[in-house]
Amino acid sequence: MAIKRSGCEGCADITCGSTKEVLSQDIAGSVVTAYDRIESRGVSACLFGSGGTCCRNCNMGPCQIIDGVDEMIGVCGATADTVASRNFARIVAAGSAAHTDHAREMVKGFIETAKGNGPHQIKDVDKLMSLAAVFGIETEGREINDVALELGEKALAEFGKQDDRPLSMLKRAPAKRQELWKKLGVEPRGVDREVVEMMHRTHMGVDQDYKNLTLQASRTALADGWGSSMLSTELTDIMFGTPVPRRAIVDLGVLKPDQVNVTVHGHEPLLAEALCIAAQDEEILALAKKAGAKGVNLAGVCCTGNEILMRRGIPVAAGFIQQEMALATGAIEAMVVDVQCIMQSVAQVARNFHTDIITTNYRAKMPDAVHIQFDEESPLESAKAILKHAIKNYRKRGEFFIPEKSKLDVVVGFSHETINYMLGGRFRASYRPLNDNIINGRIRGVGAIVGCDNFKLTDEGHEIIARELIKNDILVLATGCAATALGRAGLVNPEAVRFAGPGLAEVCEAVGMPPVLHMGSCVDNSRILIAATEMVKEGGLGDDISDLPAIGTAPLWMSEKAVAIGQYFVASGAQVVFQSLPVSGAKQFNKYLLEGMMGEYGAHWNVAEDPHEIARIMIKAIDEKREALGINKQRERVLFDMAMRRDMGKNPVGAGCHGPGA
Ligand code: NFS
Repeated sequence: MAIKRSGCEGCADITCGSTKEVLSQDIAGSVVTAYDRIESRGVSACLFGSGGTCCRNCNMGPCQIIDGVDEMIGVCGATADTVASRNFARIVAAGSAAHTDHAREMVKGFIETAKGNGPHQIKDVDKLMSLAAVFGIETEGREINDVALELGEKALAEFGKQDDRPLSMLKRAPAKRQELWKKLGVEPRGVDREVVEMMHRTHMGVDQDYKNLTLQASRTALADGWGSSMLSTELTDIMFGTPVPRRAIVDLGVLKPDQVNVTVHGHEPLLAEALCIAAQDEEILALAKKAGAKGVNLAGVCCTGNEILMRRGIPVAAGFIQQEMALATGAIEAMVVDVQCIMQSVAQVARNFHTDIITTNYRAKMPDAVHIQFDEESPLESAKAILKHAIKNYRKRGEFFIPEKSKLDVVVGFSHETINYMLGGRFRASYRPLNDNIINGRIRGVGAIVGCDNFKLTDEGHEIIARELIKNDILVLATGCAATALGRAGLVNPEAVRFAGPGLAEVCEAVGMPPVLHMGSCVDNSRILIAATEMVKEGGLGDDISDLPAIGTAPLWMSEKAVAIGQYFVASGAQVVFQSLPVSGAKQFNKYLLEGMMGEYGAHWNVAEDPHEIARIMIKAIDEKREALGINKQRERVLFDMAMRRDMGKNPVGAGCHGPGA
């Protein structure tokens, strides 16, 4: 049973404005959400689980380890450091596997496109040629699709490569970083191989040295960041177009009362792109009209949402924590899902309404859902079959409630290429102006806010950190559900420049860009790696990523993918701050992640729970890098004071985003 809610005002513990409004309606009365489940669970988390010292990798246990207590080591003798580092490494392997499996599907779709099958074409020929060069592909005098096919086949081979040569994409990193990886022995080989080796080394009785385990965790994560995630982003751009700035809406209010509402939830853009084309198909539109609807309205959820938002300006209805609330509107005919971040509870929420959850991928089926397999070889036919099913539901729609659409839009589409053009101009595109503005101090540094949102923590976390960073002249790059949350908070548009410090505001106003740049989905964190590399190559800010005044955070991380991202950022030389890590039960390993990695990679993990503290750590780290580069001039940190808090309160969208624990 749902926990009783006392209307919108009384729902201070339940996420943002429009979702609170939805949940306070009578039609949502029997909807049970994750917030309800967290509240009704009423017990604090298991200390062994949250400290990373529960081992269930063999059947002599499970063993719950207490660091420093002799009789509380594993039956096999495994110590807290061994167990926590194995568990951490398995999280990295799982996150990397998710990105990798996604990327492989994108490469296969790319190969079909190169062969001329399906509705897509090669859209970004410049990017095709630059990636072909990375793979040593001859391009002179060849047909575009011929080059694309060779690129697709070579990219696919990177996953299952069996020799010991490093991944081709590593060549894109700064030269100094490549040398360091070689010296440390963490250059990734075949992407799949690194995940398999990680699982092997964490099996009972194999690798028992936490530092050695973490080396393989780095290699696995680097295979994700510079290998699979980067391949996915680049090939998706080549096929569907590299994002350019466009205005759109991020809000539940984008559902339409008189159209068939279909939300696309998950991660692989092949399905979403096909749905976008199918939704405009004459046969589909005629069927929708016959059912009494004016058309088919597509809206995104989670990272699939970010993909079509970036490339097509299709609105995002909901981020991760709002997926149940989107269904609670009663206005959605079908929620189409593929893989990752889809909560099993969506099928239970949908049972309250006429909505169908449509699974589309053989790898991710759900009880109580309808399955329509997405066929990569005939994507348009699959997409039409899905939409036809959704249209059939339109007449069954009962009472529904759609909150008023947000007046605040977002400006998205900041690929690395866009930043290049915006700052340098189309004919002299370069990162020179960014570097110069960092050197002259107008921009203090760069802060990435990435990753998930999380029911356990306040949804305001992203907003608080972003506001404090931009106020202190730090340019923010955002991806994933963090970017969606910042969009809801009204910070992802040029008008938000009024919240920025004077230096950052001056630069943003000059080029017309927001102080928070939406760079896409979670796999698009690879765009941040490329942007950082370009900054290094441009000169004046050191000769490695670890020299840059830049740092990242995933303050509300929830998914294993976020930890894989954190590890590849650190192994690439960029510091990260997470709200927590499941390693605190192992003293030496914890210290190694939070301090020791610095000596090897020039970067380490940081942990801080409070968003203000996270912002403080980020600003301090940026100032230390500026100091080391000799470009720092002492200045006060602008604190997040009452005036700024009141400002948040006045914001019509960002107001009142409180999760439990706020
Ligand atoms: Ni990233 Fe995307 Fe969102 Fe987190 Fe899930 S949707 S890939 S994992 S929750 S940002």
